[in-house]
Amino acid sequence: MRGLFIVLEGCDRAGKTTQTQLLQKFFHARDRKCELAKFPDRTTSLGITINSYLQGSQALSDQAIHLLFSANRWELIDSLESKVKNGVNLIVDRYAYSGAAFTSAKGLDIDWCKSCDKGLLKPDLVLFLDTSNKTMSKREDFGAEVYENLEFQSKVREQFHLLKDDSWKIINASGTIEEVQAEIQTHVLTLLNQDSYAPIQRN
Ligand code: DGP
Ligand code: NA
Ligand code: NA
Repeated sequence: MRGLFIVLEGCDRAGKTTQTQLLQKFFHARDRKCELAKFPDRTTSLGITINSYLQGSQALSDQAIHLLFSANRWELIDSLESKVKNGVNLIVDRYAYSGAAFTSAKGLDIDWCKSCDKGLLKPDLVLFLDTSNKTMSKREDFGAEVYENLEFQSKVREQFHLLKDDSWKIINASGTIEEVQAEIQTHVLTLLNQDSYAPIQRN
């Protein structure tokens, strides 16, 4: 049986990294193979350029950085797909939805933003960690990266809500780490309990 392809999305500081790690433990406790991946993957040569942009040390036009983020997904998707085909459950911290949400929040056309990710692997489940604007304003631990400010993040959140489709589950991310994880596990268990999965699709 193939693995599941599960994506966690959300604004910055929503707790995605912690939750992906806990979810991996949940799979391992059930003797299931499970690996984590993260976009942007800052270790490739494209990823190094993306990292310089995010840290403010390299300027790029909104369109150029958007295409680099997308290319970073395209350069890694085949290897991720073969893992899933070989039975590895894959949990991915951000995906193409971040691409469309962050760039369209800058005012670019949302359909243009979505178009370059067309054909990527379709997730079995998207867990959207939703942080209300009120919770976000209490999280004062924003770092120094270019997108990490409240006004922009609340625009990003609105864009995420425009992008949701039937593979999405909205998770209230303002609860405790344990509460959020419990809600995530409920959705994942529903999928895990299926006798077989539909073939992997390309979006
Ligand atoms: P992270 O390493 O998860 O903190 O993500 C880096 C930052 O880049 C974060 O602010 C979200 C943003 N981001 C992630 N993917 C994309 C994308 O495809 N396009 C744009 N414009 N921003 C993205
Ligand atoms: Na960040
Ligand atoms: Na993160």
